[in-house]
Amino acid sequence: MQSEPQAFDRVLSSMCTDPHPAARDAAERFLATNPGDPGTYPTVATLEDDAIEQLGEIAGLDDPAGYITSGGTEANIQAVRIARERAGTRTPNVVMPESGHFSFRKAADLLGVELRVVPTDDDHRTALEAVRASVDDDTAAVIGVAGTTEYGRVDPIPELGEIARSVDALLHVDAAWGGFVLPFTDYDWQFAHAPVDTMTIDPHKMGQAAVPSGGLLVRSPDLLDALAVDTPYLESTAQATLTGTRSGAGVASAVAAMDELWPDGYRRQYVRSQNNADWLADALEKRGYEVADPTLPLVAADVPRSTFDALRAKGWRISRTGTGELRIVCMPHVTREMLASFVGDLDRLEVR
Ligand code: 0PR
Repeated sequence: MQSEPQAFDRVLSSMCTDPHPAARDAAERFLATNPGDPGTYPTVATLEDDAIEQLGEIAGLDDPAGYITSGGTEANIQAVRIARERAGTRTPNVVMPESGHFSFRKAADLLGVELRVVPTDDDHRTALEAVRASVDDDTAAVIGVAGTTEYGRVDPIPELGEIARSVDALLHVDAAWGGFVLPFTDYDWQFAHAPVDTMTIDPHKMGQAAVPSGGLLVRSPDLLDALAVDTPYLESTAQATLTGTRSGAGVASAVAAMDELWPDGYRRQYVRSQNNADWLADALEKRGYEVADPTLPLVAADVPRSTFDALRAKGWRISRTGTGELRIVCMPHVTREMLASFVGDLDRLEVR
């Protein structure tokens, strides 16, 4: 079996990273526990309360409610489900920017909700006019992304909140990736900044927890009621999660990572990652590529397909945006040395 550090040493495309040692250790200790059955596994159930408490602090939510999901996909599906249940229309729709993650397509499919995809502006952020033109009385939720998958952009969350309120829809913020770096920026994205109702914020991305560890936060506990089903033969009476048996490892590792890193460790990591992204953007620009300004630690650059393929052939794990730009995510395992070596390979290709 390959060891993890080796597995990560050329990975520039992932939104997951090497878990913090404390998170790895906690995951191992709780491997065989199931927070879906709190009557039998009370320790991990208590840890989950701690996790939600911590996530709430990070996301600016007093009195937080929610649960640790299998990932951003589950959290997004559940958020759409909450909105659909609350909307009380037979023909619900949700409005999201084209920069929204594909998990919302799964949500719309599963839940029978119409997905209205609106364009983004020149800076890859939701075009507010298009959102305004798309909402109506059947709109169950407006979706904003705080740290988009392709360009790391943050949508204008307070403005989206106003639009959502104008049609009595919920505002869902997808901070799956951005949630653990945004507290150290000036963006308005938190519950405290805008009328946010539900949020996805994943410990297993920038939070440095082990997979699977996603987060769903809701402004008030009653929003979770829309998800609850009766659990006749368990000690607890209702379950709001999508999965039944789920990973205590994810829950315990999220708590361990946040205990270790919130806030100073995450702040240091944000600064390191952002510096790396700025350095890489600069290096690529100097070589004549068009680069999307890395407003968060994610760099997208217009590199020809042939160059991209040659870099992949050299073993670099890189990916492309929908429009074909090279995309590099400056996760905690991505060091300056790695990036310098990557740029070195790029230079050797260009000489030929
Ligand atoms: N929301 C946003 C903004 C995301 O970027 C992602 C995942 C999700 C939701 C869904 O989260 P889960 O994958 O936890 O369900 N974005 C990455 C992507 O789809 C996920 C990823 C992670 C891809 C690791 C590759 C990889 O190696 O590109």
